[in-house]
Parts: sequence; C-alpha cells; structure tokens
Amino acid sequence: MTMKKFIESAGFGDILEKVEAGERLSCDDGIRLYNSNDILALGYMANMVRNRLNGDNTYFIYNQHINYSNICTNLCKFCAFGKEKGHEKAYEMDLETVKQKVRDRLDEPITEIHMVGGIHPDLPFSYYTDLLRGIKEVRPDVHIQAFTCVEIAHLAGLADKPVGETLEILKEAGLGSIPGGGAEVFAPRIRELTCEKKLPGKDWIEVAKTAHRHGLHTNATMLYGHIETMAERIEHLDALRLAQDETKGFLAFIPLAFHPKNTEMSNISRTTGMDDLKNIAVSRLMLDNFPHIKAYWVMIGPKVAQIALSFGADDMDGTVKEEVITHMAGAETEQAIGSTTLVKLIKEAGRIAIERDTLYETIQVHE
Ligand code: V47
Repeated sequence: MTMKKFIESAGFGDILEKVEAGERLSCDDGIRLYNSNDILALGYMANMVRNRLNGDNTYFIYNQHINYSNICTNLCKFCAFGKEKGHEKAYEMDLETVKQKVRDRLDEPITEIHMVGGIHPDLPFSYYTDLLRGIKEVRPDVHIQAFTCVEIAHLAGLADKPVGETLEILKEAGLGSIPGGGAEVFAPRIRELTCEKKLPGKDWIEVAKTAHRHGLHTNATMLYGHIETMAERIEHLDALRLAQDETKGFLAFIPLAFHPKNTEMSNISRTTGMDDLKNIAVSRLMLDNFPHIKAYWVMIGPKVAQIALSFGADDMDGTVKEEVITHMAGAETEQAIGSTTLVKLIKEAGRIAIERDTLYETIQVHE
C-alpha cells in the first residue's frame, strides 16, 4: 500500500490534501487528528511539514537553567515546584548566588541562560533587573531568555508600568527573549480547575504579542495530559496560531507532558509515548506559522524525543543542567545531557545536528 493509500484508509485523505497544498487545517481537522491512534499517518503528515520548513536540520542549544526562586503565590495544582513563602522547601537566591552559578560554568560554551521562577509575593522590581544586569556582568555575551509571560505581567505590576514599558526596561537590563512557560491550557475551564490565580490565557497571549511588538521573541508551551479535552488542546493551538498571524514573534512551540508526582493532581497517571508523539505531530500540523517544534527531552525522555524528530519536531532544546520544575514533579530523566549525546541522538535519527543560538542562528553544524 502506498503512504497516500494508507493515510486515506486512516480517514485522513482530505487532511493530506490540505497538508500537501500547504493549506491551513481547521480546528475540526485538529480534533480528528487527536482522536486518531493512527500515529504513523499523523507522523507522516507532520514530517512532511517539518521537512518543508526545516529539511533535516535539527537544532539544540548549549544552555543553563537557573530557577532563581520557587516561592509562588499562584500555587497551581499541577505544579510541584512552586511553594508558599515559609514552606520548608521554599527558596530564593540572592544576586550573588545567581552570579556564582553563572561563574561556575564560565568554562563551558553556554550561549543561553534560561531563567524562570514563581510569582514571588515581595521581591521588588529592582531584584529582577539586578539579576539580568548581574548575569550580563559575569557573562556579557550570553543570551538571557527569562521570565514567562506570567512573570512579565507580575513585573509590570511591580514596576507600576504598562507591559510594553516594563519590557523596554527589562531589555535595557539584559533580557534577550521570553520562554514559553505559564501558558498551560488557555481554556478558562482548565485555568479555573487547575490554576485559578494564574494570569488568564487571553492575557498571556496579550503579553506575548506585546513582547513581539517590542522586538522580543517568545516561545509558547501547552501543558497536556491532565484534565484537558482534545477540543481544549486545539482551542489553545488555534489561539497561538492566530496570535502568530498577527505578530510573527513566536520562535518555537513546546508541548509539555504533565508530570503528576508531588502535585495536587497526583491521582492522574503520566502521559504515554502515544500521547507525547501525538502532541508533537498535531502541533506541527496545526501551527503552520511556527518555525520550530521542540521535543523537550527532559519531559518526554531522550528516546521519545529522538523519535519525535520523525513526527514533526526539529529541535531538542538543550544541555539544560539543573532542571528543577519537572524533576520536582517526578521526572526520571537526567538533569542534564551532554552535547555529544544530543548530537548522537539527532544523527542516529538520520538528521543534521545543528548547535544553534537562542534565535536559531547556526553556531556549529555537526557533520
Ligand atoms: O510554566 C509546571 C510547566 C513550565 C509541571 O520556552 C509542568 O523553550 C510538567 O515552560 N509537569 C516551565 N510541566 C517549563 C517551560 C519550558 C521548558 C523548556 C523550554 C522552554 C522554552 C520552556 O513547566 C511551566 C509549566 O507550564 N510545569 N509543572 C508538571 N508537574
């Protein structure tokens, strides 16, 4: 049977035609894809889009994660990281500790520092600008990708300024771009049930679009595998697609697999390989205007992330080191991965391994 026949027999002949013609899929198409278990049909179509956009290029970055504090007033039910002030596991780093973390790794070819924290009840705005400036003092050339859209909205509140002006101040202090966290699932039903205090989904999108208008690129995520419906996943992807039509500032989409351990939702079981691959494939097919789909090995494991490279993903994120958020929620992956391992995973998937910087400029092609 030819692949076309195979896809037709899976009931997706009409979707294949759209994919081949580069036409946008509808939300109904997306729901049908999510409801299918024909993972090879999904993967084949997603891989077509991936190859069209990125060829065999598969990216990774040499990065360092710093979670400056886990003290948080939102206390989302799916999160094992955030803690109330005074909790025995709550922590906050002073500027010197953060600088030392950067100093400790000056001998490594790190190009990006990824820094997020909780919504802290009383750190002043100056703490955040000092963090950015302090990191740049120690490592002037590093790109700082920091503070989710949720944190940015909080910082604007602290600065008592509109989001746009706040972003200009943060940029001045050294902010290079914004990571994709805090998006969770935009649907108000999900936010009400899992993270009622968090910035609403529509406001998350507004912050992202404002960042784009101020010349800052951002990423986007979706936390899947808990209580969300397929329609809510698609609603989330569609909202991102519409925002990207307007501003074109999103770089990558990263589906985040829910890890239940030590959370208030620990009754839910971990995602399966099928759902992990479906989220990669469906997001690649729906987000036709996103340049990159990331298979975040920390959450789905290096082996599934490697296979995801044939199901729509073209990026494996990075070396990471000291990942805390997923590990507090029971991740069994390593807390760091060597660049040689990433290169091996990519090459054995038959792709070209490219070390990139945050903005996807090539640093080194690993032939
Ligand atoms: O915002 C919280 C999620 C996010 C859990 O932009 C959880 O390139 C799974 O956004 N199980 C932080 N996920 C991580 C993140 C990220 C990671 C890597 C790269 C990029 C990027 C962004 O993790 C949070 C939240 O959505 N999260 N708790 C959990 N139990």
